[in-house]
Amino acid sequence: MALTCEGLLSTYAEAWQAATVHPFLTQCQQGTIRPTQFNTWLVQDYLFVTQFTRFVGRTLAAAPDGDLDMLLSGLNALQDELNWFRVKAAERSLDLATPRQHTCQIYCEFMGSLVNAPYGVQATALWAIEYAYNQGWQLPGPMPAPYGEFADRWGNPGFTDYVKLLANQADAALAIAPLGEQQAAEAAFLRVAALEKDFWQMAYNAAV
Ligand code: HMH
Repeated sequence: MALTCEGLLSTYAEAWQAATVHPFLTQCQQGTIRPTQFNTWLVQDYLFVTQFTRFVGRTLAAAPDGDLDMLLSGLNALQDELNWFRVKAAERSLDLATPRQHTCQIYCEFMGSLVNAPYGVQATALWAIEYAYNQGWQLPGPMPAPYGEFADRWGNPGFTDYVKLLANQADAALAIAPLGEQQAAEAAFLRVAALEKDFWQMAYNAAV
């Protein structure tokens, strides 16, 4: 039986739960997150997304013809997202020319390390990274201003559909992948889960 995204979620339900349920998100939903903590997350997530965009570009470079359309739409959305982050940071007078914190740096290095990984590994990591935010921002339920806009960016139905298609693409790649590639995809999934958990925590460890 080939590895699938659904299979990963059920085998590693606990790790996935830790990646997608965190006090940071609960406190956004309750409106009790401290602005400095939220701002720390916002700046670090912008810095993450710059590197994530490059990761999606590398994944696109390895993709079969049938997957190009989806990945191009993903890159298109990231162009919009990077500009949106700049607007949000300006509204809050945040300096985006800030060093990456340790967890953000490690996460960016991990994405960089996948540059020569087989497509099945890249596609699985890409899906996991997007699904973590899709679920994380959706699970707490509707969020009050100003956090609703953030929850909606990753929780909206269009993004949910995009993430499902990413899972289909990863599943199709894994279905024809040799065992070693499947094992590497499994390891990448677990790495994403751990890094996502640490990323939420980062907001509490250091203010901007
Ligand atoms: C840390 N994971 C992190 N940031 C994001 N923006 C996403 C995933 C999804 O886009």
